[in-house]
Amino acid sequence: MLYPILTASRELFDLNGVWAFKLDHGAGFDEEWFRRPLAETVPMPVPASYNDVYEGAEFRDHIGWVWYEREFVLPEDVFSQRIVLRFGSVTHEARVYMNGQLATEHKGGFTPFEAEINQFVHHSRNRLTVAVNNVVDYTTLPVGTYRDEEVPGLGRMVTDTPNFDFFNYAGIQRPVRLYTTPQTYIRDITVQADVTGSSARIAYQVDAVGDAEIRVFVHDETDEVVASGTGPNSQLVIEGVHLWQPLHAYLYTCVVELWRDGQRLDVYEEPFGVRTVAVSDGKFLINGEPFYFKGFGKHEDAAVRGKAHDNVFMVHDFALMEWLGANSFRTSHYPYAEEVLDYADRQGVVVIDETPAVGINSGLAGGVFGAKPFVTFSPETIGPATQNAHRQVIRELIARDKNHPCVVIWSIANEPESVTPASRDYFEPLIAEARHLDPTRPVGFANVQGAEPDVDVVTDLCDVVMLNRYYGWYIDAGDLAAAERKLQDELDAWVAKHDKPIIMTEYGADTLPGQHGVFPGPWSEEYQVAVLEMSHRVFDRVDAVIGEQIWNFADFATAPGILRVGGNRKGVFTRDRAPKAAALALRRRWREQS
Ligand code: GCB
Repeated sequence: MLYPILTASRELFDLNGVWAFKLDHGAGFDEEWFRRPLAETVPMPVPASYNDVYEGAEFRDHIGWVWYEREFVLPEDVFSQRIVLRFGSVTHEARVYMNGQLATEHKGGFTPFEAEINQFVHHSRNRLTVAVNNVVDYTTLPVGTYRDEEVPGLGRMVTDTPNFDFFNYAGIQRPVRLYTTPQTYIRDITVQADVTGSSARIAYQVDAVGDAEIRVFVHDETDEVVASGTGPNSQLVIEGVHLWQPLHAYLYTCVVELWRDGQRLDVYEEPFGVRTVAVSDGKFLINGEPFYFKGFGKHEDAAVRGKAHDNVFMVHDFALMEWLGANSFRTSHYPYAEEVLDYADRQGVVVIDETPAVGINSGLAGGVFGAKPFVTFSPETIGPATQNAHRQVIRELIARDKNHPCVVIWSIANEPESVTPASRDYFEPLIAEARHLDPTRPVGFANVQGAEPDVDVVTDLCDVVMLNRYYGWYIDAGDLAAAERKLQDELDAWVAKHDKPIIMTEYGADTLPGQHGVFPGPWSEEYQVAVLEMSHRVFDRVDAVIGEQIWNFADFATAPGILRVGGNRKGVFTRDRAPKAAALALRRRWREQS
């Protein structure tokens, strides 16, 4: 799916700002709130999660629908064009009404969607109403447990318990835009590059709607045209190619034009990088060179704005990662804003791109997060409905991010159940689907503690072993000698079972900044450093380990719980990005290890 940009043939309008907002306690659809302007609203910024903007549990803990509304007038010249309304994401489900009529709906809180709205808009003032639902259950990803039940003595109780360890922020969390295209237009572009010696073969595919001649030009960073072709798909050659390298980005631009009768109808510019990715001989190769992942599992999370995309935090977080010597991160546990992938492309930061498939694990549901346990993958719970949603998010993620050179692995899920025959049946077709949609990138999933090599039945379907392990925290907290032995034993067992490279996609310890001790006890800054050092000693002894991504870059909000002190505190930075002692320890390790 193309990102909305201004070009010689396309206009772009920003609909972000302060919209009208209203919580729905159940009457919204019965009373058809979309038919007339919303009454008794409060102002709400867009993009933002709505949860923390106003004080009180009414907003923060609301379950179900909320409504957003704004008005706009369109310039006259756009009515002869296709007018497209595009949402970067709406979490988790959206119904979009233009002037009271349903224009589109979308389920899936972390991928974009759009609709042509010509048939719904007027030449005068237009009213845009968006109903947004934050419920997580077995038909959504991430997964949660939704209950609406009569509880003796208490009456009707509606609860929605996430099976995941981050606050279920919701709302219109990414930019809303209107853009235009001509009636004959470029719908999609796919660019794949392969390298031989100093030249690159660029295979492109243009999906155009309408009758037109397709012309393609590849511009380098100095805007010089270095290759060109015609037709909907072809192969171009760039001689003396500049590779996109980790931390040394180089981007080409694929300019696609549609022509008819000597007139240029549509033009779009898609940036791309030339780089290869392969797993071979137990190594992860970028441009044929072994790559070692140094970085983090992150979250889109900040005070007040929640999960809203924010350029200020994005640029700052990348600057802090650079300061530490990090070269990569995982978009745990959902696709991040498109702007983040674009920025990673430009900064040369390597990305493991993850679907929102988190919480498909009965163990966790019955454990830390307080939901009632269920049999994972049973037809009543996670079954076809979850698998269908999962297939859809894989499709939408790859369609959105396929041209980003920064993305080097598709992470299909975080910590799913992966030890039962049912889990293998569940994942086999999904992993095949990802490979079919993109044969150029390795595939993996983050394996949960407990799904060790003797019991795991899914990892062999993948190219890389990705492990989330908490030796020294959930296992053997305070006994790092035992933790070190167990971590070593487990990694040795993975090496004995597969010849696949291993990326440690999570490890770490909760840490309260300012908590110190001569004996480095759990929660202290010294203990976090000690857990990281113990883990690194083990990783350095195991050749198959080709990456370390600490959990987490920064402290982040979670649902309340006795294991969480104002959120998850495993950050190397606090939520407002002050470094803990671990940041300096990491900086020493990563900056010394080039
Ligand atoms: C995990 C999860 C992550 C949690 C983390 C923790 O394994 O993947 O979402 O936040 O553990 O801190 O418990």
